[in-house]
Amino acid sequence: MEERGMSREMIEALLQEKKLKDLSYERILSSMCTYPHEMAAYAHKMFLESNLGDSGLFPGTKEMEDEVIRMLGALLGNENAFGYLSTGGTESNIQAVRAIRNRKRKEGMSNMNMNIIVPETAHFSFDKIADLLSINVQKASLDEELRVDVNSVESLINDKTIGIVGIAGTTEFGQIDPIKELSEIAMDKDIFLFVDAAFGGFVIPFLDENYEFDFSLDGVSAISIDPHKMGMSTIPAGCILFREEFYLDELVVSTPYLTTKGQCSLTGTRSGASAAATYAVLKYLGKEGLKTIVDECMRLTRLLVDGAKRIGIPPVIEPVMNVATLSFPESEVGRVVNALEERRWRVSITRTPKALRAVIMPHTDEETIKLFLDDLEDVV
Ligand code: 0PR
Repeated sequence: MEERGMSREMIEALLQEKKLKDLSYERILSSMCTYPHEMAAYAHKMFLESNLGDSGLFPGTKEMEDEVIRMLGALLGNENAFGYLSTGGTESNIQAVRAIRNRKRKEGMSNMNMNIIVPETAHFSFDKIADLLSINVQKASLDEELRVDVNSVESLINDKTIGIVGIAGTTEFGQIDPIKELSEIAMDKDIFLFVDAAFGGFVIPFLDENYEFDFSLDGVSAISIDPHKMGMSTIPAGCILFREEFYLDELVVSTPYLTTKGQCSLTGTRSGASAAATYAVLKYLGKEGLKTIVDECMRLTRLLVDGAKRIGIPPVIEPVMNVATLSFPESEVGRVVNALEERRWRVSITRTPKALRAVIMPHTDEETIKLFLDDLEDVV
């Protein structure tokens, strides 16, 4: 840091310079984030200083968090769910697993060989969980449509399995695991079932096809859903919801000198701004507004996939959500993605099978899809 501060004008110029280096979302098809809704940005700015880590000082913000928990619980089949607004999918995943681990420990289970079972498609945050919580993360194989194979899940269960995970909207393929079957296994074997709907939570309820994936299935114990992905809120905004309050109790540490007695979040200081943003945008859009957004993302996803088919590139799976994955010979996909990058497109490459992945977020419009298809045709 310099001894003396700079003028406001100089800082503004510096910021402009940095801003120009960042990409704008228009040609980004590799991200699950997007521009926050204008209503979210307005609320965020209004509550910049608010800290939910000491919520007694900000009871108005706390009311908004409680209301968001009710709204998201209701969206996911249980308006009486218990939870809090996290920093995103990673924190929610950690906390879901931490809650069941702590409960099992309390019941007398030792950490030795303790395990959870996740699909091979699970987000890389589960690798952090294995490290942080010292539990084994077993990976179940997939069926042909890249959903978790329930037989594989069942065969991995042993007496040290504390939880199983299903993904409602996989990061790479936008696929939805058979949560109903997982729920039956969970009930049958009395095992905690966590549904990672970080991406899908704001999409699946608004699809034309009906998928059972939420608390309306009795075996589902916890769900994560991220307002900073398809919820149009500001970063950081995630949400973890539990069916039963005792799971939250497993996460509590006491905070004797704060305005609250205890805290169950992973972080201490916690953004009230993004809680306000989430509250504002959900109130503003309502289910109708969210559905309009999902409808358009799905229409454009199909447009992309149909256009790719016409130029001879098949999808890995027919799109279930707003993620398109295009199949290339393994030796080709890297070259195609690089050539697209030279034309200022950002797409990503999936792990297995290797494919070009495009996430069609609300910042994408029809014109962009057409330009992308033109470039794709050129490149191949
Ligand atoms: N669960 C699922 C199903 C996810 O897709 C993700 C993130 C997470 C959990 C973790 O969420 P947080 O990143 O909020 O902790 N999925 C995206 C991914 O890893 C996140 C992302 C977003 C990556 C924007 C890049 C980007 O530009 O691909």
